[in-house]
Amino acid sequence: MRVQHDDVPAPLAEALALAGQGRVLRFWPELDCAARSRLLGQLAAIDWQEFSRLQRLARARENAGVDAAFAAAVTPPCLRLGVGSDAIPPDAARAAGAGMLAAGTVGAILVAGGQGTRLGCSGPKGLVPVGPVSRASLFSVLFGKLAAVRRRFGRSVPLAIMTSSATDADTRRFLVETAHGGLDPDFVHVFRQHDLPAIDAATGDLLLDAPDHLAMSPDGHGGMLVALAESGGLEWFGRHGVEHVASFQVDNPLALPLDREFLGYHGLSRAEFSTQVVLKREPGERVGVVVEQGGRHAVVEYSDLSPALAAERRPDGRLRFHAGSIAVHCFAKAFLDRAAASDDSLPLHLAHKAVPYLDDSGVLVRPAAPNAIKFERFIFDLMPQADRVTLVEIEPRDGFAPLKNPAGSTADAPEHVHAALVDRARRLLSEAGVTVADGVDVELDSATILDASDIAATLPPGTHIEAPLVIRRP
Ligand code: UD2
Repeated sequence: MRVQHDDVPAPLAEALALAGQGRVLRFWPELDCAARSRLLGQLAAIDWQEFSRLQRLARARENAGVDAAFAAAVTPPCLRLGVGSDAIPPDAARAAGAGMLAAGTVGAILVAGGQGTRLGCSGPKGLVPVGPVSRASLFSVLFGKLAAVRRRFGRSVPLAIMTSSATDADTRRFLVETAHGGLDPDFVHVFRQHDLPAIDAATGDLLLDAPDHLAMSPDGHGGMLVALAESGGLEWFGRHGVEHVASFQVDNPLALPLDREFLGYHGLSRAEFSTQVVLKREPGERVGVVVEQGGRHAVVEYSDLSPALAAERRPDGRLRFHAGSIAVHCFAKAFLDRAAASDDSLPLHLAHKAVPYLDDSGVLVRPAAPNAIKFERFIFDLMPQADRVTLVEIEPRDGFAPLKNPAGSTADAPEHVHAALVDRARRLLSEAGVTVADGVDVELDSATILDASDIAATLPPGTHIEAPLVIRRP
């Protein structure tokens, strides 16, 4: 179909015609100048070669045959936090990790492209309040952890924050309003991931969700690789002397990306990719699993594993695939450089979703069932390319309490996160000889309390807490 509109640049008109997507301009005559330029901007950003790849994938209609690919896979050995191995005892790991932090060779990436829609918050998920007493936001709690590391080890950890089209403006505003969450602005780099078009599952066509707007969605947290590189983030890390990059997700306020023991195992094992895992006990737990096959490691996402394979158990009763990935990783910076330089490091995963779209008469249809295919890249798909992979098992109560679902849900709801944060605070307080009355909420200020030693320096042993309190080291 030829595309004939005087004010559509000829190369774009040609690309649309070649791709058979001229229909996205069907409301063109009704659009004013601003609306036209909005749509043109979106269309100009589309890589048409990639679009035809998306269409081919959508036609195939499924992710690569995971069960067949991992028929011979096993769960690889894991180190355990606090236990380590003969070769790397925990003390040695802690000392090495502390050395890395004190030398300023560790950077971090916070994956924060997601919205809090399911939690009833229209902005970035990072703005959702989680502090059990303070109501501090996820951002505040997580940024605080970096501030606490600077306080203890004397060096700032450069933090790259990945936003998406949906979260970028609000995240930047939050940073301005909170003086960068207490971090040194020279050590904060904000970069935005790309969007990919959603495709009509039946026809493979682009979808409009407004007369001047294509239905697009963020390209998954794997989008961090390209977006970080394009934004100059890898050089920025390099200028700060970063040799190891920890990455973590905005939805987990207990995350331990800068735990010195974890970093020590990563550094001493000279791993290119280290990752924290929790013991997956039930097939239905929504965590990917780390597997090993033919000497290579990989993460298989929970939605890609068939129910039969997910439920398989070993003779000892454990699930065959029980190394649950919690998306807290550490990469060698050189490994990220190498991956970013390669054209096609990360495959696309498909998700069938209900995406609102304009029908031919311009009415917005909100389908009840999936009508479209969205595409995402996952950062953990880099794992098979890593020459050395280190897995570190942690206890969920120490480092995994993700906020995914609204109040009242059976798992990963605000009340579970609240209980997990209070429970950790009570345990550390008890280690420091402080007791708390039953049923009283306590919170550790993440920016000043790294561990029980900070509590001991704040509250004398024997202190009894009887009312809700945020413990903050002066
Ligand atoms: C993720 C992991 C899962 C497990 C679980 C633990 C993936 C695909 N799955 O499940 O294996 O580790 O977390 O909590 O990673 N995000 C972006 N941009 C995007 C998409 C997501 O920044 O385009 C962020 C989002 O803000 C969130 C995180 O990535 O912090 C994971 O989001 P998800 O909904 O894709 O994955 P989830 O929670 O089902």
